[in-house]
Amino acid sequence: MSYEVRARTHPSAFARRLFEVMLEKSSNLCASLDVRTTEELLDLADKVGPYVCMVKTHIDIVDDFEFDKTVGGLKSLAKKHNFLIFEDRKFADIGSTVKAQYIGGVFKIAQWADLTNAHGVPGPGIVSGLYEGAREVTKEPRGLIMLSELSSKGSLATGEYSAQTVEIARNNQDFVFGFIAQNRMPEQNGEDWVILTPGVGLDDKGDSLGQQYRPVDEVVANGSDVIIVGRGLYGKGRDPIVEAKRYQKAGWEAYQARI
Ligand code: UP6
Repeated sequence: MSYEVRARTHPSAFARRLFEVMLEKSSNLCASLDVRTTEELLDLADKVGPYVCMVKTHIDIVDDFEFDKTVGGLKSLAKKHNFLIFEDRKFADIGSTVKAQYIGGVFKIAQWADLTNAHGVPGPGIVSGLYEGAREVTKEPRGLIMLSELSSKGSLATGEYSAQTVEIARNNQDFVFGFIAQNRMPEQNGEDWVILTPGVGLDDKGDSLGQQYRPVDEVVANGSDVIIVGRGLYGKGRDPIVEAKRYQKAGWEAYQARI
């Protein structure tokens, strides 16, 4: 199905909004900005902003995190360039704990991240906890994606584990609209999961710590809706603007070839 159709028919308002942003910007690229200072984070987000539908953060690696400066800066860039903010928190605890981690601490993720993600390993309570947290702190739309597969070598998230993670999502479709996955996930009764795929690189095969990269056309042909690219954009010697344009074009052409 085209993004146009899915922007009209997807049962999740959050997913419909994501598809609208993707169509407006002709981009299925999510930039993963894993840098250690607020200045680098905001500089990169401003540079790649015009070419992406989403910016993904690991907010807990920013050494000089300050709520107003770091989050305020990101939010104003999201407005300027029209992208969504995805905090890649990978929640993995019981419902009551993840709720506190989502709304509290110094990061207060639920206040500003349009979407975040969670592992299925604790069972369905993780989704209920995050859902309650979102409802308590904001009226803005919030979305959750589950990690059903990982890109790293030797990942244990395969087979029955991935299938059970889909079951958790299936029971919470007002909040959970898709997966971090390497493949499309099984769909029943008109379900339309949005698949976000990390481990995407046009120049490298992987890193020394188990990351594995696949090329853009391969992951999109295999069913990925949003490609997540990190060091491929800003790694050593790379010009993030040149690379963001390159991945945006590759991602969009691969999508057009698929439909
Ligand atoms: N990520 C993966 N693989 C997964 C899930 N998440 O790489 O299965 C995340 C990493 C990192 C980004 O935490 O933020 O996606 C990939 O970055 P890279 O393109 O620089 O390797």
